[in-house]
Amino acid sequence: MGYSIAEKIIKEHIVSGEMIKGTDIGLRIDQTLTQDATGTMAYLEFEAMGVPRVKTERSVAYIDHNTLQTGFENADDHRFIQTVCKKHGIYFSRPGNGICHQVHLERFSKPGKTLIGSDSHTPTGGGIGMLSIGAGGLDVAVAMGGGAYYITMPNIVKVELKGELKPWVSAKDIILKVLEIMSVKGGVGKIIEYAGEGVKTLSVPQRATITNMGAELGATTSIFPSDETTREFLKAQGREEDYIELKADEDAVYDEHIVIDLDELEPLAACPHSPDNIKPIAELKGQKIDQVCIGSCTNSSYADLMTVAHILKGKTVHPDVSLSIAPGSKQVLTMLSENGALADMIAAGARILESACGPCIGMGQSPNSAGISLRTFNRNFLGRSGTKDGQIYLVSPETAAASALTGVFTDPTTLGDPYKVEMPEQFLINDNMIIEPASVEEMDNINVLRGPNIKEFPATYPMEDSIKASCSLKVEDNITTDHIMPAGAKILPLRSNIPAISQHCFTVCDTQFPERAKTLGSSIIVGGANYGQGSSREHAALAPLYLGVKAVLVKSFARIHRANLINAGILPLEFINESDYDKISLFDELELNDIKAEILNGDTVTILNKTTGETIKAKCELTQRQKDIAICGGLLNYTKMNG
Ligand code: MIC
Ligand code: SF4
Repeated sequence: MGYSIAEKIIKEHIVSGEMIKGTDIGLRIDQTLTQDATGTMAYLEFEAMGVPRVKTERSVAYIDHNTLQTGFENADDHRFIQTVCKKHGIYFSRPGNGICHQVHLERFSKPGKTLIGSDSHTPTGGGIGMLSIGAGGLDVAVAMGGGAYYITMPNIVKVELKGELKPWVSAKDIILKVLEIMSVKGGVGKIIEYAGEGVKTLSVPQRATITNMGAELGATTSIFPSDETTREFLKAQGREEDYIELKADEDAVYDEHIVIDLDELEPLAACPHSPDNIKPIAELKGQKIDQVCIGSCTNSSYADLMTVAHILKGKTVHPDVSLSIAPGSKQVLTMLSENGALADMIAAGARILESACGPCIGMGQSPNSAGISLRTFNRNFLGRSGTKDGQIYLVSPETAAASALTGVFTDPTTLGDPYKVEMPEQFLINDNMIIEPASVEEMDNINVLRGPNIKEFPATYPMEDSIKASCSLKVEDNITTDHIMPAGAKILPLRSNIPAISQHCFTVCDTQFPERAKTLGSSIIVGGANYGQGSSREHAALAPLYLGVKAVLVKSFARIHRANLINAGILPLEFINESDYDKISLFDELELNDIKAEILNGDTVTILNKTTGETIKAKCELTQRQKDIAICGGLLNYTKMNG
């Protein structure tokens, strides 16, 4: 039996377990990346492990999220990360150099290697044939220290692309189609592998748009073959030596098979407030819009922005529309400025933002009240834009630019003559915003600089024999990490300060939650299906930990968040009988007697609802390693104890 691409890379990197679907495997990690909003915690955790220098082939820290500096906090965090990197062998990408995933794709990604990143869109690297997985900061810290990264061996889904995209239809429309087919929970426990003759019609950045947004499927990762197009891209980045060919064996076996006919695709939009709420632009055509934002790690490549510049050239943005554009990297921005495309955008009335996440994470550009905003981003969760009643639609750069000019949803296929950007033979390479770490001889002389807002990782304690706790919150299906631990310009500067940030935990759903949880002392959160979808932010586990949450009992979990809960020492429990969800109300007193013994001996735990007198059974399916982590009170304690 032959292997798929993902299986080939896993086979090369497996250090524990076997490639049996559904079982736990440990992978050797070649590269790591962090960004600043998750990075401070990851480096505090790395420091706590006491490893002097990273053991990976390449670790890079990016500053791209918290670039709005309205107080000292973000600047202090940048300085902390810069000095910690210098000391411990990590490359540092300065603010202004670009969004982590875009820069990593350009400068560091390698086909056939493994990458984990403390950001859920790390799978962007799948566009170049790298097995790239989003993880919590603590998992990244462990990998930097040379430890393995553990996942459940996923099912592999083959998405076969047939034919070729019509003019003005975009890679974004392909992934929106996949989201329509699979939904935001359809990828959980799966790797999405792209194949078929349509693959060779897509450039590496187009492939990266697709693998980037595979995060929205809940997938472990997504991956493309590495072929001549990949070689060309690497060559143009001055890195041809990093190329290897990677393709699936003819007789590779897949668990699911989806076929998408590219010729039949039309421009699509993900409508408020979920990336899988898909409608054709043709259906929305003519509706008035207020804002257009172009950029983010999904759609800010050179080719994307050249297309946007072409559409805007010689025209003017509609008077009722605010158009902002954030090029994904310094490389992209410099190239646009040198070839005149930037001038075309500015002349048309675009507001040019720095190369960073910006509006995608609510760092500025919040739309007007109830404003309709078209964005080339990957997430449109409620409130994420910073405007609670903002109506965010996720679209392609082509749709975004065409609509910015007309002031209404506009189908870009009406734009006339096709336009195809030629990929440059040579990208402009200037890595002067990437700072190398100190040498082994010099590293001991580096002082790590900390600001007053940087607080230690919250204390965790070994598991007790029994848990007595009340229900402090009951929430619905599809709760995102943006509900649990909101982001945005006001809250993000608190990412290094768990006591302070926890005051905002779940306030999108219930402003009283932090106070209530603290008053209750120990508590349990009850939720629905796909709990914790979205970001990799471990703050969505660390803030509840700080507020005394001992367990989260839900219908089902999103992968990264579940791992973060375990790493934080919070028990992830799933209803065996989904209808038992109705048997718990806010403030009910719950008892998990002999929980430690139940966890050690099996997969089921018993919850006594003291308020109603009913007993509920829940699954707690943990591998032996995860059980040990839970018993120790989290991964940090476990790592310290196990060296
Ligand atoms: C996001 O897109 O939600 C973020 C902000 O990049 C997060 C990371 C974070 O919360 O810091 C992610 O995707 O993991
Ligand atoms: Fe940044 Fe947005 Fe990408 Fe997250 S999704 S890494 S916030 S650009």
